[in-house]
Amino acid sequence: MTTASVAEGRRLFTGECKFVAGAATAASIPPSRLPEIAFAGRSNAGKSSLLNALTGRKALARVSQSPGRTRQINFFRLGDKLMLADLPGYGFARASRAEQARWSELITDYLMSRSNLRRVALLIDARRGLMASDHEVMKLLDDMAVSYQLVLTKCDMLGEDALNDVVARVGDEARHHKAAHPEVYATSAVSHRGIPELRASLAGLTKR
Ligand SMILES: Nc1nc2c(ncn2[C@@H]2O[C@H](COP(=O)(O)OP(=O)(O)OP(=O)(O)O)[C@@H](O)[C@H]2O)c(=O)[nH]1
Ligand SMILES: [Mg+2]
Repeated sequence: MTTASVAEGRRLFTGECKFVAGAATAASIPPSRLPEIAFAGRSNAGKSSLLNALTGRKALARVSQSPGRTRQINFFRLGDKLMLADLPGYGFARASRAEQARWSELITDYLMSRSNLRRVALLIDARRGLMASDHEVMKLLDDMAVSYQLVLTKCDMLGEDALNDVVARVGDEARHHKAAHPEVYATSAVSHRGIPELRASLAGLTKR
């Protein structure tokens, strides 16, 4: 990670950012030629908060009080450089079977049709680590050969030792998955820990 790449990441993420569309069905996913990064994770993992932290906005993406509120894919455009997709959360205990099926269908359609998708940032609440539903999604991404990266969230809630522990465990797991990037990012939307590094890493994906 160089000073130049951190500065470039900051420029990209804190520059112009516009909400493009919300898609609750595959048919309403907006066409796009921009490189794209999707943010996925269990409901309440901190996807919307991380998007706000990355873009330096207070309320770009809606932060929910009760889990499972973001039911559609929300698209945000960073200038003419990069599209960000905030995916609806999964693994919400009170979701009905029909809702879970709708999630799978929307996400599978999205992943299959998005040739410009460069990477999925798979967010994991650092206090919880990987749960059964995360393993299922990692398998789905492996099977679909979609490149993804594990990003720990809410790292401000853990002490250094506990955090090092979860980074090691989750990193070890990532190395056993064929589509997973081996590096794990430890972030916090509250302290902004790891935000400059994650911005720099994602900005690097716009060039390929
Ligand atoms: N301490 C702390 N709390 C966080 C952090 N990120 C998110 N939260 C809290 O976690 C809860 C869920 O955050 P959201 O950003 O709405 O999570 P989400 O993944 O978008 O949730 P859904 O869209 O409902 O699936 C909120 O109460 C946030 O304030 C963080 O870095 N640190
Ligand atoms: Mg959300």
